[in-house]
Amino acid sequence: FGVGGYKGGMTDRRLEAAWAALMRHRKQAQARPMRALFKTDSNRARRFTLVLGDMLLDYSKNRVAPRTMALLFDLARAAGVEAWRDRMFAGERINATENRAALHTALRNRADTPVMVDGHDVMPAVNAVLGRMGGFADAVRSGQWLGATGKRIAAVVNIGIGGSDLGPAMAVEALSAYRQRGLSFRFVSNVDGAEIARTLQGLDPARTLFIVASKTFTTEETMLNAATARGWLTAELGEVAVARHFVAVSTNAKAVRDFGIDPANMFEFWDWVGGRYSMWSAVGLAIMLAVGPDRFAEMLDGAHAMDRHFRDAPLEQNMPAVLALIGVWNANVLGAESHAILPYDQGLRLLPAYLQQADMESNGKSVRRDGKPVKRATSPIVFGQPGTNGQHAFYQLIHQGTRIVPCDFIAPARSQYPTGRHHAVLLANFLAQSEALMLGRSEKEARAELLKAGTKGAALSALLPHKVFPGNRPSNTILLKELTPHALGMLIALYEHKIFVQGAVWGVNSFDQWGVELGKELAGKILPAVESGARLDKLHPATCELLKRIRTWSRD
Ligand code: G6Q
Repeated sequence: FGVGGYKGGMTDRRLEAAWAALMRHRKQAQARPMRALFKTDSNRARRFTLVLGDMLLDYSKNRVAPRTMALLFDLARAAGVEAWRDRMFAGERINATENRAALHTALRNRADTPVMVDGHDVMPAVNAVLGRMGGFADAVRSGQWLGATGKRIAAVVNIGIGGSDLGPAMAVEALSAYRQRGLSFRFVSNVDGAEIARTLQGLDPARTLFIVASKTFTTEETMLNAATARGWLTAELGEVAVARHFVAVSTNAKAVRDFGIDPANMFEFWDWVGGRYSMWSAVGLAIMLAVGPDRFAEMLDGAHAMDRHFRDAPLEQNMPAVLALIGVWNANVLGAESHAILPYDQGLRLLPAYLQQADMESNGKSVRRDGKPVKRATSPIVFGQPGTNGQHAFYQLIHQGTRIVPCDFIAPARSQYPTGRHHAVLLANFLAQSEALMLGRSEKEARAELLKAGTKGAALSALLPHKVFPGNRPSNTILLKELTPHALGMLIALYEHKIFVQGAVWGVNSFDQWGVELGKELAGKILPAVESGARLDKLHPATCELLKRIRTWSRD
């Protein structure tokens, strides 16, 4: 491997040949809509389904034929997906621009086999932190850990942003059925003071525990929110209370100490854990407090099961690889620009936001690892909402708009809150949507429907075009037996590896995020002018005019 592991020359030619073969195949694939494919192959749904433990992926409702899949697997092999995967698991510094390994898989390596980084096995440290987290979580949950005035903790507030917020927030919500009673959870991320102010309202400082989660412990938003929370606590309970009410999750022990948090209450992680891949590390402390160490371990077990599958299964049977390649087909060959995450489970309501970061921050790149421009579109625009809510909002565009929006429908077969007919109705909608997107409704069918409803003549002609659904719209279905911690671990690891495979196909480094830096730098330069009336003439005119108005209006 050359620069950043990129082989160049030969690989490029093989890869371009694989792309060219896919593009040639496009016309043939487009000629037969999915409806027809299902008609001629009664086994299609089963043929294009993979099952791993209590999880099923059905990708039959995509515009693919067996030949399409074969060409996509050729593409993955030409892009060196398997070699990149093995290098990731082996702890190589595949995040070349930050000179780091990407070893979230070590955090859930339940086999406890050695994982070497620079000749050093990281597993003892991983296990030691998990052990300390477990001890702390048990103490808080059992009431052994008391606040400064001797009261039990009743509320946990996680202060963090991006990767130090979205994972724990999503998982605590997803696993609500497993949560300890008497312990509530809140997540503060935004620097908008409204969020911390509203979060603290109604909380009792004597019974509140803050987790300050920040890999760097320098992130402006988190530091400001933590300082505000600290001020709120100490105003009531005094400085001495900080040690019983603040714990930190970080890689930066010095900054944690400087903030006033006892290093004994710091839970460590490492530079080879990327922020958006960190919920398996100490960043998951809030999850562990919510569901307990055993359930947290089950979540790690689930992720580990997916890791082993991803590492060992041939691409043809490899769930993350298949999901990724379907995405590549939709984006790069069919031209889809977005991707909808549609969980039919209220617990997964934060999954779209979580995956938005995982996908768009990882693969929203336009240069390859070797610094050359990418040749094709990379990460799609990821968005979503839980079903059925989205059905009454943006699904209109997915069914009848001018764009193709590939969807992932996700649902558990069993509800953890069985309530009358609710789950049956939810599942019926879940199944109906992907079928409707695939089948559509032809003009002939729409006409028959209208006639049946008594619409005729000019009224029928006027209405008819609006009642037609083009169909042939792609979707994947991910079915879980139940949304257990194990299943959640599998699901998140599935998407992590999907994103990894797509990054490898596109040739980008999925583990850096330089794109978030520029705005941060500029905010630092602009702040003095906003905060303390510093001179405006050094600022760009585009900003100056807005700032003048902000000054006027804030004085009024
Ligand atoms: C994730 C990103 C980013 C990061 C936040 C918080 O991959 O790098 O979302 O997690 O900027 O960073 P800290 O944890 O350092 O506060």
